[in-house]
Amino acid sequence: MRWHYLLSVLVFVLLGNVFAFDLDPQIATADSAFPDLYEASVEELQRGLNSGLFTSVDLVKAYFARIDEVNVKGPKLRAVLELNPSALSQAAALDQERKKTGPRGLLHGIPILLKDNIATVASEGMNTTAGSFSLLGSVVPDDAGVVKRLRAAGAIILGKANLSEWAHFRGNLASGWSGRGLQCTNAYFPNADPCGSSSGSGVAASIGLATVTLGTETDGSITCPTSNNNLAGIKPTVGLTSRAGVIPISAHQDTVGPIVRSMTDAAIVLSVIAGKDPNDNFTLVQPTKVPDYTKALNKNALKGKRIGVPRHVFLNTSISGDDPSVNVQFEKALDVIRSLGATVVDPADMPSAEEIIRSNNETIVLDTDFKVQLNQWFESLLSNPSGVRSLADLIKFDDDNPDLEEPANFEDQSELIASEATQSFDNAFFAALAADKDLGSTRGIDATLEMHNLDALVLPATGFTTVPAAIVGYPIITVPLGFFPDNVTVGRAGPETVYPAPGVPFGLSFLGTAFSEFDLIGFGYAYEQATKTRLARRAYPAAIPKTQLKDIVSK
Ligand SMILES: *[C@@H]1O[C@H](CO)[C@@H](O)[C@H](O)[C@H]1NC(C)=O
Ligand SMILES: *[C@@H]1O[C@H](CO)[C@@H](O)[C@H](O)[C@H]1NC(C)=O
Ligand SMILES: *[C@@H]1O[C@H](CO)[C@@H](O)[C@H](O)[C@H]1NC(C)=O
Ligand SMILES: *[C@@H]1O[C@H](CO)[C@@H](O)[C@H](O)[C@H]1NC(C)=O
Ligand SMILES: *[C@@H]1O[C@H](CO)[C@@H](O)[C@H](O)[C@H]1NC(C)=O
Ligand SMILES: CC(=O)N[C@H]1CO[C@H](CO)[C@@H](O)[C@@H]1O
Repeated sequence: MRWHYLLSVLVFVLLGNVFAFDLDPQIATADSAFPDLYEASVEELQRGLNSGLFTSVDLVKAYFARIDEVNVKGPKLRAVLELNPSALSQAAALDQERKKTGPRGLLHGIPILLKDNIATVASEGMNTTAGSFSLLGSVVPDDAGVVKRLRAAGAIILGKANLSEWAHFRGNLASGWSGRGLQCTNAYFPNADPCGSSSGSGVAASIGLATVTLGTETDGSITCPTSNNNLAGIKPTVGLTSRAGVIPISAHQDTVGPIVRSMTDAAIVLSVIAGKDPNDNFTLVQPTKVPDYTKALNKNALKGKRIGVPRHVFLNTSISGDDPSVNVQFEKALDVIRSLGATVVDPADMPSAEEIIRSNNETIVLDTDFKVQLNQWFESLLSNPSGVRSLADLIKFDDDNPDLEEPANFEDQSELIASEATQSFDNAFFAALAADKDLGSTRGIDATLEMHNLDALVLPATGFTTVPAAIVGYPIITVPLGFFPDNVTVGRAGPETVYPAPGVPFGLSFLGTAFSEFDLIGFGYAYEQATKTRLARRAYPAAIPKTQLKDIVSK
């Protein structure tokens, strides 16, 4: 740990204590210092809320002020699309309830940002658009299944996060760009790629624009923004978290999960949002009882475990596209995993690896599902001012509204067009689905785990890591691994974004079989606690919001 970081922590703790002492000598302990919202955990905030040091109203005001500082002004991170106009009144009601009957649980009064493809009832005042003007003002029939669970747990929906439009299923567009939100950028280097498609969720979590965020993944969309923004993320098994009320790509691959600053917060959020939902029949096959994932948070979780490295293809920089500096940190991570008592089986190659990266089966499945399911989404709306009622209408809407949806450098909608050309669930679709099961599971992840008697696989989060898990709906847990060095050659990512770039983070991913989240969370937590990589580097100064709880409470 660098000395100036230690020093700033010390100064913060001292100042915090003095301030708390002024407020109330009874609660002048280290716990009563105002947590730094850049890093604040769910449990720290819960302690401050319970002790009366601050309220959820204060928290919402502080996050609104932090968003205002960096979203459109200053570094123009464009991580947040909309704020919830009902958030303050919801916070006030939850504060009252806490006083009367205590907190409902760890998420009571905790502000959360949702990726803009996750539905919230329109009467609350927010839109659900996947970043597209074609859905602005549309009225969804209900909250998403995960939102119902969050509200029941007492969470406050702070707003909607920007994303790669249509969860990056529109065409060859830069990650983090949407018609409504424009280009979201990374907080670790000016105009760096935030990755996607849950870009705004990742950037917002990285600098504390909310306590926690939700993203969705079809292939890489939680894992990659978690990686690029120095975060902890869980891409759950398809069917662990409900996709009801989530603007779809594919029922076979879509999944909703937390993008947060620690494995602890990730486990807390997953424990709330996981579970069966009659409106998403894929959730009905999950193991009967959702575990309390916080019980998986064990620093010794890697002890005696066997962790495999599917090196061939996935760690070959000329195939994976990874920067060599990623692999340098990965080799160090293997040493850490060994030092924590695990046996690293290296190599533990995936028999289907080369076929996976050549395969076009995933595209067939996604293109086919997207057309059917997006048409169903449009049909499910109670109203839609744009008049768009189908994928075909959407393609026309984009072409008819170039200022909104096809500005210079952001014209492409090749994926929408390819999807529109599919012929529903034909033989080619079922053959592709069967091939994916074979590639990702039978000769993929499950084969590799069984051949070497492994508990999990480990890889850098970058490159092709997400694909085998994506095509069979298997889980991935991602934690911080390292940062591009200061002398890395800055590359171009999109028309307005760069990658790699100095100081931009990358992550480490643990992969396993279906519903192995409990074990994977333990492995991620053990590695995270042994390394604390997130704390090794902060965002660039202009991207760090200054408003803190003390500024709000002292008003
Ligand atoms: C979102 O929709 C609501 C109505 O549901 C509308 O009042 C509001 O202005 C919209 N927000 C934006 C940013 O357009
Ligand atoms: C869910 O329901 C759909 C439509 O009824 C059906 O085609 C599909 O097989 C079901 N999936 C599961 C996992 O039960
Ligand atoms: C990496 O892949 C390239 C291209 O297929 C191949 O030529 C090279 O031998 C591979 N390197 C290793 C170490 O496997
Ligand atoms: C699907 O995967 C199988 C197995 O690797 C392969 O033979 C086939 O060519 C793939 N299909 C497409 C369309 O890529
Ligand atoms: C960056 O610095 C490292 C360590 O000083 C050095 O090994 C590496 O070659 C440098 N890379 C570039 C691109 O200059
Ligand atoms: C809440 C917020 O800051 N919303 C902004 C998101 O970005 C778009 C595009 O720049 C703005 O128009 C919104 O005001």
